[in-house]
Amino acid sequence: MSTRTLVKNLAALPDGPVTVSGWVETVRDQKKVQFVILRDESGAVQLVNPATREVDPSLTEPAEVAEASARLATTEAISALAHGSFITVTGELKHDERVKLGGLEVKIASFEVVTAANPETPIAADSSLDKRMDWRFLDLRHPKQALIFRIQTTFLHALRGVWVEKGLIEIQTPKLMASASESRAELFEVEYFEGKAYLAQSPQFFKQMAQAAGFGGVFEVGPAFRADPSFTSRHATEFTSIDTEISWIDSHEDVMALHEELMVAGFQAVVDKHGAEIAELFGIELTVPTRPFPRIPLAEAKQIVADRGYVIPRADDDMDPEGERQISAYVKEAFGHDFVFLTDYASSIRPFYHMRHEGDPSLTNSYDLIYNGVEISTGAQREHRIDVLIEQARDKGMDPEELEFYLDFFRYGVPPHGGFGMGLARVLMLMLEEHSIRETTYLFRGPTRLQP
Ligand code: AMO
Repeated sequence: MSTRTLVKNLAALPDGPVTVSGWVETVRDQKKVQFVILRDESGAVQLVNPATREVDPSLTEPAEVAEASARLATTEAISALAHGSFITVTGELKHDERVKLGGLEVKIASFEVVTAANPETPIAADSSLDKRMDWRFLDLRHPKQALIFRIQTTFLHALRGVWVEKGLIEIQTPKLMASASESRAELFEVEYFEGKAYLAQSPQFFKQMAQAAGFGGVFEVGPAFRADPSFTSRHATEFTSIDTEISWIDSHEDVMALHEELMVAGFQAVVDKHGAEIAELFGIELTVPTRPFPRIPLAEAKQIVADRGYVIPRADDDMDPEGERQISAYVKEAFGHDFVFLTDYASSIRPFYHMRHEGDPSLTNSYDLIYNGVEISTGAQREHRIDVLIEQARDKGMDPEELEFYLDFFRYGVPPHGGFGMGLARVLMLMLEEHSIRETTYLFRGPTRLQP
């Protein structure tokens, strides 16, 4: 193991010898003194080296000459350091209030270039998003980019805390499937030996299977694939889906209650752990949403949006992106809230497995969660009565025979259940007011992006 000290831990150490490792951010090469800003995964520190530009010709003692030569070599090596090189430095830590960066510096005694960087850095702060994505590993070195994934870690950890505390079981469902799980339209087909397989669009069927298996409640954070050819800021061909499914619900209200609880826990953890950094690097005062989140039936939401002067182009259709922005703006004004559940979607625009209203089969026990103008989630109570389920599948033009494996879950006793799926990158994009999920996805996948 390396004996290096993380930069963030230097502040707590007394003056004295330390070893630090990291990437060279800048070199300020003055005649008499050199300053290097070194960054590791925890922070940045100033290194200082009194420059030796030549070996004093009057020195005669071999030891003195050797020492001066070594200092000259160090000075020249620092002058030659390329931005981004990874170095290990041993030196003397000194606390000094005058140093702007953290009130301390390390005076270099010796250093080693572990891996030198190419002198030309391929991206700069003003490079296009596409270029930055080509050089994602360099892009991610910026503390702001890395913070996104620290936040993601904290958010998911908090969600897991809620799930685990409630006794839910974590599952990993297969991503190779024999049939579509959402719609035939956005399905990736792959060769599978002599036949074909499809990439899972959602763990939908398998998380429901867990209810038939008697697991009571499950969760999964895993990849989902959609052959969606669009180039919007919110669509990827592969994304991380946060899924949960619970048994013994009375309606989709129970799913929404769990959803709220998860969001509040996730945001609370992020605010507690990263609130100050988010304010500093993103300029955002993140707050924890209050419960309950406002709920508006979709039909009413459309009317509100129409009253604000925006008519959604097709009358029987879903909310479109502008409609989502408008309803969020309304909710912000009327309730001061960033989240809104749009409920009671029409059966015509929902999948066959959503339970329909008891007295009005044109509506479903379902919802979308909209956050700051963008849909982040879809949830519903599922239809668990086999005859109704088959009827609804037929109603959607599906062949129940192709769904046999799924329909079997409902033939041997299954409790009422429901759940939701939520796009992780969308939550982070909206939380941090980023403009695209490309910024909040570790490695984005889109129609023209398969590398890196
Ligand atoms: P849905 O298809 O609405 O529902 O997806 C749920 C959530 O997943 C995210 N999402 C996407 N994110 C990035 N790129 C995409 N192409 C993409 N497609 C979807 C969104 C969306 O709200 N099985 C249901 C969920 C359920 O009922 O449990 C489903 O997949 O944030």
